[in-house]
Amino acid sequence: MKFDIVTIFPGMVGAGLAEGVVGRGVERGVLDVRIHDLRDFTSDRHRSVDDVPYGGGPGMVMKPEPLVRAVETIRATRGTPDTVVLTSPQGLPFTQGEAVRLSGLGHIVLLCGRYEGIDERLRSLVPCEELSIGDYVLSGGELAALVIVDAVSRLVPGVVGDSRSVEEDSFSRGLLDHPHYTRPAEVSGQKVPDVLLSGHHEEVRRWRRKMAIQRTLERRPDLLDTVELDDEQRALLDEVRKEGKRES
Ligand code: 4GT
Repeated sequence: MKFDIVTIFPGMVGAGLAEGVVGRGVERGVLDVRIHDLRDFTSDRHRSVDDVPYGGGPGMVMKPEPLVRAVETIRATRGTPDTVVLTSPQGLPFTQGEAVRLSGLGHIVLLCGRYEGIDERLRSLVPCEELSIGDYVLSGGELAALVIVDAVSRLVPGVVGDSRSVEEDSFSRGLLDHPHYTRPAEVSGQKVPDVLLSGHHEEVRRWRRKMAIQRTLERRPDLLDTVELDDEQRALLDEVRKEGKRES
């Protein structure tokens, strides 16, 4: 899987991708990630990537031409991408479902905005999809691009060592994750739940499924409106709801 990331802070993006799951994917040759310095695609001697906003107001706006030249150069040297992603707070929500969709593609270009945003005309000059990683404002699109590359990369076969950890992931099942414990069996008087030490695989499996349902009900009940539950999960949800009523 190929990623090309265009940014005015190549060092920041490179540092964010060098270690961990993505870094290993690159080392293993499963991921091919290139970072492009937007200033290499400027045409004036100051290497300007921004200018004052038409209509006035504070801050600066990113010029469209360097971004267009960057994408044209990537197309010529790396091939036509399957999609160009512009990260911005105005984009469609980036969800686990979107990560799954993007992980099925072979080549993604990501453009990182800075300042007050990018000249609106870029969106027609370079057909792109606009994605937001959440309802908050960042000082640049770099962290959003890193979030997307990370979430997509770990779904690419061969990037995460044990594919079971990807399948069992919280959001891939549409629910929050169950709690996790490791040694020691007791810390400051706090014990690991007995069932996890019991060696009863079936009981452990059922306990984890129940905890996932309970946590989702307590912390993110909105997820239960859309998730498809199987028979066992619906029974566990009833059980958890009844237990909750008794406590309140
Ligand atoms: C938030 C997000 C994002 C920003 C997000 C243009 C100038 C956008 C700064 C940039 N903030 N980018 N992608 N929620 N800020 O995804």
